[in-house]
Amino acid sequence: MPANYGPFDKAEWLRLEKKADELRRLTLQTAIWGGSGHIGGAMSCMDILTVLYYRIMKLDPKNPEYEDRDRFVLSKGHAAVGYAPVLVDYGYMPVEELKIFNLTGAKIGMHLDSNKVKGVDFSTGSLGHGISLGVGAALAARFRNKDYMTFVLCGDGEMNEGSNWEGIMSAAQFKLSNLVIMVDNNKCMIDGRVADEMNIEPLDRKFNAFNCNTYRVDGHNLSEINEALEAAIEYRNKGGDKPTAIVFDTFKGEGVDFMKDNYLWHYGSLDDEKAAKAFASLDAYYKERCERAEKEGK
Ligand SMILES: Cc1ncc(C[n+]2csc(CCOP(=O)(O)OP(=O)(O)O)c2C)c(N)n1
Repeated sequence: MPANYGPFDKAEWLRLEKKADELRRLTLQTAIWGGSGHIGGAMSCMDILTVLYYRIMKLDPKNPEYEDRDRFVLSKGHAAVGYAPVLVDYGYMPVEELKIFNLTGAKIGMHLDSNKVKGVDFSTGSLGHGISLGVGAALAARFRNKDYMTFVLCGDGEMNEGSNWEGIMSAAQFKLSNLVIMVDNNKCMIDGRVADEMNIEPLDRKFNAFNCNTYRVDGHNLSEINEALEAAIEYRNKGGDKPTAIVFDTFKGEGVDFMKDNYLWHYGSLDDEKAAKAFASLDAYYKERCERAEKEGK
């Protein structure tokens, strides 16, 4: 499917809200089918994935390998419980594959394997490698005279790893404006808050100092997410010579009141009672989100 660059009007905003809501629900359902998953960090990046996949990226689920497609690296590979539903909904695989998420014999595991899962460009799971993989994909585009963009999504806790900063330095050194490094800045990691474990702020100023074209926006506002991603592509199209970095301010577990901003929901499972509460919370959340789109959309 080609990228859809129609205007981001109220109807488009509401279309994407509906999609994000469906995907949040499918994420919880996938964790239920599989027994568990990294729910908190999947919910925090769902709005980013929605805008990327359903508006920005050039992809074709009928031809997953087509050479001119945009590339995506889920560097925070543990968020597969949210990413696999996107790939299924997008048409790469039937929903039956999700129903056996991470069970013996399943193609879709807790971290996605590009040899098994259609639509996945790079296997990830070991943190700290996605930016360097993205640098390789962006350099390959340049050498092959290809127009595609490469998008990498990292976690903020993941940015503790020095290898990321080596990757950012090389992206700037090679002037890779066809690379967009995104951070899901949910302020929580596996067993604590990032600021308490290893503070990485001020993240936007660090990216600037590393010579990136940097934006920082609300990662739960679809309009702002879209603006930043479109700005990154426009920057490349107009001859910008730096990689783009986007810091998305988000909350772990966004959408489910009892998970929100709580690192204890980094990984978890839902019994019937918790599942009912979680889905009810998503009902209220979706209503609020649509109200905002109605009010602020043009
Ligand atoms: C190299 C490596 N070390 C440790 C882990 C275990 N691990 C999985 S998720 C995680 C926390 C990551 O935090 P963050 O990047 O903020 O993820 P998010 O909150 O977005 O889920 C850790 C340490 C790993 N996957 N890879």
